[in-house]
Amino acid sequence: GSATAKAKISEKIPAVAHPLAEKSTEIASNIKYHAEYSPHFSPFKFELEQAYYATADSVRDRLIKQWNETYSHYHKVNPKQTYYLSMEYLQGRALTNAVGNLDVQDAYADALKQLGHALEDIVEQEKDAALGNGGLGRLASCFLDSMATLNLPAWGYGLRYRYGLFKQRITKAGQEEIAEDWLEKFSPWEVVRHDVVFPVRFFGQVEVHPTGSRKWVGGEVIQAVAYDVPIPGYKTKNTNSLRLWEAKACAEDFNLFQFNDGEYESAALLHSRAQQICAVLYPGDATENGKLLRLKQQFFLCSASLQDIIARFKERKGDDNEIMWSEFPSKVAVQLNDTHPTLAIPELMRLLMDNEGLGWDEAWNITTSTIAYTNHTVLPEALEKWSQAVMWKLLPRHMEIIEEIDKRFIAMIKSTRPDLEGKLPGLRVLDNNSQKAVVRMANLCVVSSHTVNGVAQLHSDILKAELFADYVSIWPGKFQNKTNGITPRRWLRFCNPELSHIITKWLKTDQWVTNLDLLANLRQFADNSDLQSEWELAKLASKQRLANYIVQVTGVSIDPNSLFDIQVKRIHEYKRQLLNILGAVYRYKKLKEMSPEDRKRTTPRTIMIGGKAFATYTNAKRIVKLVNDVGSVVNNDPEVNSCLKVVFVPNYNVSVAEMLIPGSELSQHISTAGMEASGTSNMKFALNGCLIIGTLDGANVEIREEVGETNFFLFGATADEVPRLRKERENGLFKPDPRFEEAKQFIRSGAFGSYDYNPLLESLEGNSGYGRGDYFLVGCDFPSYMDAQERVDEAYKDRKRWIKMSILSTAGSGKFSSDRTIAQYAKEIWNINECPVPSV
Ligand code: NBG
Repeated sequence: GSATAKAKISEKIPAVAHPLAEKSTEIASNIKYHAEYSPHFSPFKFELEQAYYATADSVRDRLIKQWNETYSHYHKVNPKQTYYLSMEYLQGRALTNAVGNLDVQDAYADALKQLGHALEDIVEQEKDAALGNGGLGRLASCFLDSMATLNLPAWGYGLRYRYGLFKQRITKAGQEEIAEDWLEKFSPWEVVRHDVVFPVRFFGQVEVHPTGSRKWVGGEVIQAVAYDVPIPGYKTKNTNSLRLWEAKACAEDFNLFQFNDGEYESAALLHSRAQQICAVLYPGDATENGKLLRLKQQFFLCSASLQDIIARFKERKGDDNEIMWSEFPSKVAVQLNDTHPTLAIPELMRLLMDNEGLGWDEAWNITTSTIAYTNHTVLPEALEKWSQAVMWKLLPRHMEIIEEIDKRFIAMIKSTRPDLEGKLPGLRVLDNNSQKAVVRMANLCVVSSHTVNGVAQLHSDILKAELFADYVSIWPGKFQNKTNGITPRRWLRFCNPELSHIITKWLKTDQWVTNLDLLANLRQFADNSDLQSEWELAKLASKQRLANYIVQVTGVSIDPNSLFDIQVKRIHEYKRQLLNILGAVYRYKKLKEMSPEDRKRTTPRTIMIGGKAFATYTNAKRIVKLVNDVGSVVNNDPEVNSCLKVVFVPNYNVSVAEMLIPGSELSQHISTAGMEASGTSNMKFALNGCLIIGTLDGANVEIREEVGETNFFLFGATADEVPRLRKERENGLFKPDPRFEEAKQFIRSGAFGSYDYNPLLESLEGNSGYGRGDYFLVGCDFPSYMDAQERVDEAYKDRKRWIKMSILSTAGSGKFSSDRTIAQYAKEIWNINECPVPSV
């Protein structure tokens, strides 16, 4: 059969190591070379998996060439360089992105064809690198893509987690988490640098020298080993690095004596401790052990990265030049992606003072002119606070430094801003007032950074008006906005080639891929019926592909002619998947009550909801279960299932998003106003011609401005109304809409099974029992949400109008390119310039 034919690699093609092969026949030879001589598998097998690894190895050859050139170019020019510190990167798959950025897509497709395979099948073999949770991690990955594309000398630093975000399986009981072993075989995209190793210390004590200088000694020392991932820019030579640290014990930490005595576990104790550090992304932190491990992870990232940055600073100085520490901030910019890498602040202070012998003032000037901080949330539970007791134990020298920062901040306020003295308890870095003394990481970041930014205009405004209001009065120039963005390469050019070709055809250029503002030129054709029918066909093809995927992973067949309505994101009460599903329940009930003739006149819908719930977040898991239960009933109800389907899309991740987004027509971004800092999937959907139903929250506000308010289904309370509405609710002044009561009652009646949904539904009620007084205002926004959904149904009936809105949505998405975001960071925060690698 054809399977065995494919499994044998063609004899006619010679195996040649030819890293820069141009022609598809040479590329085929190079792929064959890797299949034969990169011994990952038994020889002579060339099934999909072997073909994937051989193809990836071949692509990697090209990347490495450019990558080395980039490194030596930066080394020679020695420009100011940015280091992006992030605990999360959601890279997804790399192959399509690499061949696309290298502009060798067609040649590789052709080469693989000669070898009996299709590139589309090969790319599906790759596991997602999911070293992140959600938006924050994916943002970091989009930023890396833009940094390289803009030829900026800018690197990412992160951790090489053995197990990234868990794999979600849906069972009768709801969500089940399974460890995702992305390194099960190996990743062809990482290169271990055996020569880049730094010691990282934990515990121990501070030793005071007679001279007064202090040194951190003793404790445990673990090695940080660099694993580099190449980050190619789009059609440019510049190939930057994502450096991921792996934890390793020293050889002498293996106790041979104990081992020979048969005490195998204790002999390898330090080795297994080292392994724990990078074992998993966000280990559970309910226990003290869990908290300690998370703190260890954070410090491990910060310490290794800063040692590396300082080593590079010294190296680029040249041997005969004296090190001028005051020049450090003109060579190095460090960006903290949220508070997780805050320990970079005391660690840089420690390295400068204790290792390099600088005084406090000099070290402080350097640190504060180097470090900038991005805030990604105002949710109080997400603002990190670390117990001082744990910090003293794990990082005694850093705690001394943090105390000193706190002390000096108090002194500064007392001497320059006596009017703020009363506010000091809330402004200080240390919180000694509560029962458990803690370090407030966000405060430490604000006090120690030169710039603080939010991630969408509304969010930055809220930071300035609320969370950081008093700091603004101290340092008015410190606060900025940098509205998030997404890379148009992965999120349009590569994931939606059909739509991309249409755009290129109508704009008569493909320059939009790196200059997304050009999409605005589509507006003039929005009424053109030729464009409209091409647009509709492309959407239909993506919907068909999505429908095939859905039936394959869920067994539910969905109708590509129905309205595809999608909400995919982490499951969280503030994101209000519950509002969505209550709306679906109400719709179902009304359809049941209708006559068959009336039913035929409705707009058929397929509601898809996907996302992962944090393993210990009970209500989020109940929401997952409810969506699945509603789906089981609705989808199997022959009376209505041609008008409505409700599908839970399992295991949402970057690759699934690349399939869902092109096939979407309506997407839901319906958080309680003021709670979603930005959102970034909203930008991806809009870019792919999907209309948004949403609140005035995060970047929705700016998307609506750009695409036009007639092309956005707005509903719900605004951020400034939220506090008053919560108060009214508390005081019993809230009058629920009958539709809301009906939907909840329908679930309570057992229409979707016997699972006890009362605890979940009670969260929407008053303050008794499980009640949280509907903190997220689901009940309050329900009527306006349902009204907006009616407008959606009406609009969809007029297909021409809908397509026009879809075109205008894409046309209005230019602002949301991460190229724009990164160019602003480069100019307004980092003060770095492009450093293109010359072509010869
Ligand atoms: C998330 C916000 C999103 C935002 C991303 C990226 C955290 C702490 N924050 O709204 O919830 O889009 O960050 O900025 O993950």
